[in-house]
Amino acid sequence: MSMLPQASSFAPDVDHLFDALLLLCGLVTIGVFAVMIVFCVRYRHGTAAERTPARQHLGVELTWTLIPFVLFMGIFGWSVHLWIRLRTPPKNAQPVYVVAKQWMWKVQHPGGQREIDTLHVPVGQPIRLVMTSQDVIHSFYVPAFRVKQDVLPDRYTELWFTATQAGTFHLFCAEFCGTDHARMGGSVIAMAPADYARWLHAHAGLGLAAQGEALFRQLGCSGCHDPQSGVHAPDLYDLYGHTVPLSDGSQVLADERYLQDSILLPKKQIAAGYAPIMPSFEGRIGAEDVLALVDYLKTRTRAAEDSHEHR
Ligand SMILES: [Cu+2]
Repeated sequence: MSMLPQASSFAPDVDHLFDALLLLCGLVTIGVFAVMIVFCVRYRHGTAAERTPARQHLGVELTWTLIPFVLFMGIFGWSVHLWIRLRTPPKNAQPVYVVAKQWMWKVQHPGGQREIDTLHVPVGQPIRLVMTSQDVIHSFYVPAFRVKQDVLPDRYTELWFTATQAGTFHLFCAEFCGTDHARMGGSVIAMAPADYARWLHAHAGLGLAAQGEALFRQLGCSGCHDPQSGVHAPDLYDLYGHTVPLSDGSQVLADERYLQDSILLPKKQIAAGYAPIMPSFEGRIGAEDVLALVDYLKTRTRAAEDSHEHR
């Protein structure tokens, strides 16, 4: 029923739910108006209609309570089922990093390809966007994919989708973010896998992790965090995806958010057994630098896992 192209694997399911809600609301509206008109005519002033108050009738009470209840619970179950799918990226989803700022979308692919206000993706491959904002709240919205996710400063939010048809689709910022909010858009370009591989090859740059590694040395992180340094600082090998005991006795999963927080807000969560001497990098490095550092730390973990396997 939708006029928009259905260009992602979610699109038909979101449309089915929307159509069902529209149909249900339409039927209720028609029913309400029909009864209203009939009553207006039958009980208008001066007619000889029966006007004694109606007696309670258990069957009627139960019917009008149970039918809406079942309908509402059905809609609830249906929506939750779809919502969980929308929120759970598959394991093989390919990460792409997005930084929003007034008023543009900056995209970084793991291979170092960078683009602004465009996002190239292959058809048929799940894509997981890891998004953050450099200033205010934005919202990443691709109507043809039926996906939308707020993008917040100092936080990572995720969005995933699988494009199902090649083409160019509008990308909007769906959260009012200042003067040029209306112009903060672009396009998502879904390509056949072979075309996408060619595009990646033509735009290859210094990989994100390699940029992160350079920053890791430039910013002096390696001065404390390298295993051979004399400073008592947490070893960052094998960190990503593992559980970290904290000084307050709790534990935290070392995910992307934890790594970003540790760089920008190191006093927030102190690893058990270490003094809180790490300086904050908040305001000193940009959101893209943080992404590069986080990606580098992730590859170090992968490298550590590989060497475990080879042992
Ligand atoms: Cu915006």
